[in-house]
Amino acid sequence: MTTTTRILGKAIRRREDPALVTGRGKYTDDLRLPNMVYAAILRSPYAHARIKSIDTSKAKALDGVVAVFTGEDVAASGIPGVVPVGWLLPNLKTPAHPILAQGKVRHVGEAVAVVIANDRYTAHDALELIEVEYEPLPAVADPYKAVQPGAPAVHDEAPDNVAFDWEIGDKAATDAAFAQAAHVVSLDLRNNRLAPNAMETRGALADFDPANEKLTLYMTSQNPHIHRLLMSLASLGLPEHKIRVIAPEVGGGFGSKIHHYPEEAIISWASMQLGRPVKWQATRSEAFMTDAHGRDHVTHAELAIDADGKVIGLRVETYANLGAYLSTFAPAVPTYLYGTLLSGEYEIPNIYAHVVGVFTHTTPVDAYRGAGRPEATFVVERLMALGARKIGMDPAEFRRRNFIPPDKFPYQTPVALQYDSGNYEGALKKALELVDYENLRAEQAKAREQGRYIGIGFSCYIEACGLAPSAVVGSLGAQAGQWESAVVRVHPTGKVTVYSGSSAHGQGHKTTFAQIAAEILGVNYEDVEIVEGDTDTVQYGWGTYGSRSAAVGGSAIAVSAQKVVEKGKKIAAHLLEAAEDDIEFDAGAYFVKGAPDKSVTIQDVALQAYLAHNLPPGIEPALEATTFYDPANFVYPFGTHIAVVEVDTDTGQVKLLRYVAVDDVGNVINPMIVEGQIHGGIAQGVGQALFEGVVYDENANLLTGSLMDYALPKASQLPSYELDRTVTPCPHNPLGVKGVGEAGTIASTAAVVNAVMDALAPFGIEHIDPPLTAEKVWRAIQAAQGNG
Ligand code: MCN
Repeated sequence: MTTTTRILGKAIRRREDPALVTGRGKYTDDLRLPNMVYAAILRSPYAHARIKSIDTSKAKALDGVVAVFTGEDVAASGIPGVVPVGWLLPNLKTPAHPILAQGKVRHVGEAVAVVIANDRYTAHDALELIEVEYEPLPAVADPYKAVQPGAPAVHDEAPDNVAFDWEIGDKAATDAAFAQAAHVVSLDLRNNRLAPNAMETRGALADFDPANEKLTLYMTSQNPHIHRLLMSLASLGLPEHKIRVIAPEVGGGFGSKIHHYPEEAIISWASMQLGRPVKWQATRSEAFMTDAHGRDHVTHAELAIDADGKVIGLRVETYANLGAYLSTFAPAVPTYLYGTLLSGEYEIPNIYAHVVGVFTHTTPVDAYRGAGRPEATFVVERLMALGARKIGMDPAEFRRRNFIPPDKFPYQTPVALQYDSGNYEGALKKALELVDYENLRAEQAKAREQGRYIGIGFSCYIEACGLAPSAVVGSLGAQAGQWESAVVRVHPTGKVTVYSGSSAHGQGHKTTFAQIAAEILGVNYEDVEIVEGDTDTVQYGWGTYGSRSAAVGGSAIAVSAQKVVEKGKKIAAHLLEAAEDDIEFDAGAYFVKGAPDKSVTIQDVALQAYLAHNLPPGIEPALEATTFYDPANFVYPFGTHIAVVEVDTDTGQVKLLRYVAVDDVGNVINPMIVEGQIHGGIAQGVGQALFEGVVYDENANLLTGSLMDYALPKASQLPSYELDRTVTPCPHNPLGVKGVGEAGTIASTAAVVNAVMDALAPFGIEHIDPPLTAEKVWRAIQAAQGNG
């Protein structure tokens, strides 16, 4: 790789932001097409009910209503009409998920009918005129209760509500390790269910052109090509080349806009029926009911420790709530993105995990920032905190003693993954220095003497991201490739357009990807444009999730740019009448070795490549290159996060005093963007630890269906983060980068909960399930004092 250091690694400001902060960003809901009509969706008020009849006549008669459709209409139209699952496991139950309910509803918010009207208000008014006769049926929301005998079944195909039963690791060896252990700690926990809450709710604008039989679908997508593929294969039955999916500004996703939902198919199908553009934008309440939720595990976990304080075994049983239907990648989240991460940063010789994926009458659960890896980190890091407490060792020292040492990489865990590189002690050491650990412990002791309860919590996390390589994820069940594509096109004037199969929705690719291309091509950063998010413009690509875009998409750009440089070298050699081997390339210019005044710029070369009057034999005109990059492994960022909290034991209120994070994401393309990603990630993980939680009642009614009931963290509740990093480059991609998009979220929940438990240690409190609301903490203190 050419090594000029001009722009790669620089903290330049995001080029995306001027448009966004001046209101010039174009979101799906900003788009208006001629003859456009608006959709509103009638949703089930019941978690489980038989639909006895639907009468749409009054709604249809309302002035301004164009059409009303139900599941029967979809079935009668002859399209497949289902939402597919994109990940298969052995013996996975895959009950059909119709785009509009047929016969039964299985969660509050399931789509039952759609109204199309001349304006949005009329469409919503008409919903109230649809008469649906439901026969309510018993429902279950809790994954553990759902697998008990007699629980109401969500699907006939899975009478016990078990979608899959999966295990990883060596059970017998792990049981044997526990039998020999000097100490065993065990933990029952509930990883709270989260609602994703992207800034822009999901939306779709479908424009079917009957003359060309082509559908153009603008939608809030993290991966337009995946959406096109699934729409073609399973929902609409339209040929793939007759569908164009465009992701305008997406307004955040955090995983929730990866999946194929019923709504984009309903809206597209409605446009096909009417031959008119149809737009739908979810209300915030619809978002709470229908955006795929995250987490929701019920887990029993145990750690076996020998007499020297070495961890010798880890055993986990998890009931993972999948909701009423399998969302696109739902089966992967509590299995391959969870069970395989249970080694954490530690050399644990024996690990066994058993995961039961459970249907319940709730919103489907799928990837939410971190997806599986925060759940794994939470289990491992809570156990490490409890283990240290049990054996009376400092929690930092207990972790240090059990880290995989730097000379053991690549490290093969007992749960399938091979970590590529790491220096866990380096990150811990830096974090301890940053937080001034010894003094902090002294302050904590002093505060306790004064009746103040300060706690210090650690999270030493590892994640597998940069989702790829295709062969591996395919062998595990993905119905998707996991490479990424890039076309680097140098125009005759030397300006550059890069087409990337990644699809940003807040991550700043237009900035960082331009930095990569500009660096390697040696052109001005301003001369590089990045294009993503349109299936008719951009070659096939798998999109943005699993913190894969820098490691996989960025690498594809790097390889394509390098191919351009190499082609340019042949042309330059010809122009300079020198041998190709004698040509050197640096900072955008080709030189003859030893004769630095004999040079041509890459812009000169580009023009000649297009004019094509004077090209060396065998060289095609034009200057561009395409790469489909499929890496050798995942990437493995890691780090140490330390939270410092104070608990008001009179009220149960938790205050986050300090937050220190030392992350290692390999080489950094743009430090400012990396810090921004970590900031946002930490806020989301703190949200899970202290504030957020989706709550259903006994009948699976959603109680937290608005921002009045579901508490997102506010800036005023968060401290200024203290960030630093170590750099352990990824050994197997050309940029040496690891992902950063989820790191903060993966680490922070465990750090904060560990800190609160540390603060409450004098009360003998070992665990409280997040969110650690004042009420829960207060009750736990009361119970510990015998007042419960
Ligand atoms: N980057 C870098 N140096 C590195 C690694 C990354 O400069 N060593 C830059 C990248 O070039 C990119 C950004 O950091 O601009 C994030 O890169 P990466 O970690 O590859 O993650 P992705 O771009 O694939 O984004 C996905 C990730 C995920 S999985 C979730 S969830 C998430 C996240 O990104 N959702 C987000 N960050 C988000 N940020 C915003 N604003 N909105 C969301 O919905």
